[in-house]
Amino acid sequence: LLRSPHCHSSTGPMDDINRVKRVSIEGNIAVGKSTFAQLLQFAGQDWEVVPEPVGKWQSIESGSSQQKVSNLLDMMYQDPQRWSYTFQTNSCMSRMRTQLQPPPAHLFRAEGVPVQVFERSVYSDRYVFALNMFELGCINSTEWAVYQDWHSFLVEQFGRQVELEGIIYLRAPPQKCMERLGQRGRVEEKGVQLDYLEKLHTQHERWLIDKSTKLHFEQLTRVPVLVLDASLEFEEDPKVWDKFITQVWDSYF
Ligand code: DGT
Repeated sequence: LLRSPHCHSSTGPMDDINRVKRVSIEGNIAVGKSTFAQLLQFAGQDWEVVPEPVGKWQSIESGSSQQKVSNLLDMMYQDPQRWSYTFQTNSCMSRMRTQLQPPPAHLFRAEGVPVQVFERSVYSDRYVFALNMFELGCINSTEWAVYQDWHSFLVEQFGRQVELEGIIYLRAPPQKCMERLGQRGRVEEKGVQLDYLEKLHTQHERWLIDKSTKLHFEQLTRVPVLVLDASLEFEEDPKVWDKFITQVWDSYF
C-alpha cells in the first residue's frame, strides 16, 4: 500500500470534483460486500469507503418529525408487488445522495487522486434490482418506464459526479450467498429463497461478465470490472485478503 500513486495538482472546487475516482463494490445479497468494505477501510487511509444505507431503508422517517414511520425493507419482502417500486425510488435516491457526497478534505491533501469506494451504486439499483423486479412482475411496465425515465434524467444531469471509474465485482455462487445470509440472520430476509439469489446472480453476470445487459449510459459500458472470487473466505484467510488488496490497488491507485 505504500507504492506511490500518480500525483495531480488541484486548481479549484470543480477541479476537485472531477479529480475524485469513484469505485463501486457490486455483488449478490450477503456475498460479503460490507465485510470487504470494512477491511478495505482498515487497509489504508488513501480511500474513503462509503457503506450502503440499508439502515435508512429499515427505518423510514417522517419528513417533518423525523420519527420512524416504517421499515420499507421489510415491506418490500412481505409484499414485493405493492412495494418494489417505492423501494427502488428510495434506494436509488439514497444511493444518488451517497455517490454525490464529497470526499473528506484530508483525501485531497494526500498525494494522488482521492478514491471513494461505494457499496453498490445507482447502476446496480437499475440494472440488477429494479430490472429483476420488473422481470419478476413485481414492478409493472408503467412503473418500469417511469423509473427508467427519472433514473436516466438524474444520472445524465449529474454527469461526471456520478460516473464510476471502476467496479469491483465480488462473485460467488448463489448457494454460498445463501449460507452467509443464513448465518447473519437479518430478520427481514428470513423469507429469501435460493431462487431469488440465483436471479440476482444472473443479473450481475449479464451486466458485469457477459455484458449482455442493455445499458443506457455509454460511459458505463467502458468501466473496467475487477472480478474477485468471493467464495474464498477472505475475512479469515490473510493470504486471500492480501491478494485481493493487491489486485484492488493495482487496478485503481
Ligand atoms: P453484504 O455486505 O454483501 O452481506 O450485503 P449487505 O447485507 O450489506 O447488503 P445487501 O446487498 O445484502 O442489501 C441489504 C438488503 O437490501 C438485502 O436484503 C438486499 C436488499 N436490497 C439492497 N438493494 C436493493 C435494491 O435495490 N432493491 C431491492 N429490492 N432490494 C435491495
